Amino acid sequence: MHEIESIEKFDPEIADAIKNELDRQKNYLQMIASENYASKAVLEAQGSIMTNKYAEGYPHKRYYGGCEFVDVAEDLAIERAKKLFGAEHANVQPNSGTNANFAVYNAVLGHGDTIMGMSLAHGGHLSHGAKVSVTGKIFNPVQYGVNKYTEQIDFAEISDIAKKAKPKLIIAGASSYSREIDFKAFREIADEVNAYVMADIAHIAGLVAAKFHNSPVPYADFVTSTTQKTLQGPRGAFILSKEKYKKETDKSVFPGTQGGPFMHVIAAKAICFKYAMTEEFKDYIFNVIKNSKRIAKIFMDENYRVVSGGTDNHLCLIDLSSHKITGRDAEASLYKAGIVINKNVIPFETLPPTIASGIRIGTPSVTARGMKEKEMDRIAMMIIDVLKNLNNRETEENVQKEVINLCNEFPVYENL
Ligand code: DSN
Repeated sequence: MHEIESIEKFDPEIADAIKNELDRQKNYLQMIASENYASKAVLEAQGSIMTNKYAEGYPHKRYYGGCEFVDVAEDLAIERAKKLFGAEHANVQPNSGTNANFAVYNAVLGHGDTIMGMSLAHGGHLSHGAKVSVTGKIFNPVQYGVNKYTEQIDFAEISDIAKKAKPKLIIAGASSYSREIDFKAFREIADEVNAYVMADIAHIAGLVAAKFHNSPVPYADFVTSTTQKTLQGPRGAFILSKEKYKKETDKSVFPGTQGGPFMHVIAAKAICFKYAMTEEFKDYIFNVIKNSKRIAKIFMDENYRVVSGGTDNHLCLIDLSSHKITGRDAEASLYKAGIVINKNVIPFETLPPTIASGIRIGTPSVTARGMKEKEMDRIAMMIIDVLKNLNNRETEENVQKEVINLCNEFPVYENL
């Protein structure tokens, strides 16, 4: 049983919220591409007494006494991250992907310096220089997109933009891009304009770790990632860098942009890196990709346009515009049927992001439940049934019954 007896006694409202969220995670098909199920070991570390410890500084050089045991956890997390990704240096303290990205910018850039990243509208991330993010306010953001015809990254266009804008740092990475990213090509362009390369692999870190996606480590000066997505770890982040940037990176995380590190989360990150080195994890990622390709194929067979014509990773983006459905309406009706996806803008979007023409579908969570291609066929057909009968209560209820059956066949968190 998940240990919430004390919460139940002291704060029943929060206990109810936790229990309801657990039921939701068990009984819905979680297909948000950035989500996953953390293992029980990861959950235990995050709920552990390491949360009590202040440990500003780094292992064996802290500003507080009594850090010998949290030092063990952070040393292990650092060594495992380095080994897993073949990196020269790892900083495991960033609390989130945005914090990790900002710490890298802060390490090597000054106010007003030009950064070049993928636009949010084409699959990038807020922290890659979007106007609404602090990264788009204190730096000078220049954005690249995907090619209009292939809907894939266009290196000729990136090279042209880079030559004109002369960015000091180029960001390679995305949050709703379904194709393999050629990190070597980014390095070559950056070398032409003397820019740093930062690869943000938050979405694909598990694929990189399991060697089903090329690694940016040999090419990028900095690699950032979260741990809660395809890596199946705790909610947190880390930075990998070349040894020559160790000092700037560490200073920029602490004291530059964060205070006391979350030692309970760092312990959980160490567990997640250990798990990502196993054959079981490799097999899991193999199936995440296989399942994602299967979903994309079914949608294309059923005459839905998949952005870029398919997927190489854990997600696919479906353009609903020719079916006269918005992403917002699809998200709402699918949720009522027990399937959780998110509305998503598509490249060259004509609708506001709160409405959006597309939906993003990810396979990390359903694959973590043990589902394979056979189940992806069932899921894709359920989604299509809802899309064809949008807001039809009877369809939503019928699909929800099938979702519950599928969830019962592939249970998750059985002992929580
Ligand atoms: N917002 C996350 C996602 O869903 O992709 C990335 O930070």
